[in-house]
Amino acid sequence: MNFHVLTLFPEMIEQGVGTSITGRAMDKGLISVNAVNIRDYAGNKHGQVDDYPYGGGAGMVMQPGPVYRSYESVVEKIGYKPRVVYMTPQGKVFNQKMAEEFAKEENLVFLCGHYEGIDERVLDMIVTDHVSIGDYVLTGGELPSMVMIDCISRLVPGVLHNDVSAEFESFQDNLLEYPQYTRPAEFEGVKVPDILLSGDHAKVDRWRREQSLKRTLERRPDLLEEAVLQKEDLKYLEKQKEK
Ligand code: 6GU
Repeated sequence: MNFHVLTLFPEMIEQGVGTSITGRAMDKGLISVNAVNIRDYAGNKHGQVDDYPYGGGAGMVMQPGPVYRSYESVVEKIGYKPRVVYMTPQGKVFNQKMAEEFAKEENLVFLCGHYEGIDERVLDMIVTDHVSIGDYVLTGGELPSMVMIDCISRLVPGVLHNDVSAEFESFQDNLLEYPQYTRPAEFEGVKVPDILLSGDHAKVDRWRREQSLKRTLERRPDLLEEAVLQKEDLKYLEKQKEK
């Protein structure tokens, strides 16, 4: 899968995605990251890409020309008009389901704004999706695009070790993950739950399922509304709610 990021800070993207699991995925050729410097398309020798807002007001607005030309460089490279995600707090809030949808694309373009935003005309021309990563305001779209690239990359086959499609984990069945333990069996006087040392896989599985349910009920009860639950799950949850 190929990610193209239109940005004024390409080194931020290269450094961020080039590290850890996504960096290894790049080395393996499973994903690629093409950070396009919008300033390279300024079209003037000063490299200016922003200007005062028409109508007045605070801050600067990114001009349409450089953004459009940087987008065109991607279209030329791949030979078709790709999906273009504009990172904005005004967008639809990103979630795992959206990540699964975006993971189907062979090429995906992220447009990162800065200052007070980007001239609306070029957004109308090229943007297919407006996406936010949550209800708070950041200084630019670079971190949000890296969040999305990280999340989408781990859905690309081969990026994670485990072949048991690691797609979900925290959102398997819309439930939170159960707690994990490793050696030592006792730490500062606190023991690992006995059942995990029992060797009874059926019991371990049931215990983990119940821990997931309990955790989700306590921490993210909103997720349970969309969860796929078995009869025993519902029974367990009823019992928990009585406590
Ligand atoms: Cl996508 N961009 C900015 N600037 N701030 C945000 C965001 C995006 N998502 C949440 N806050």
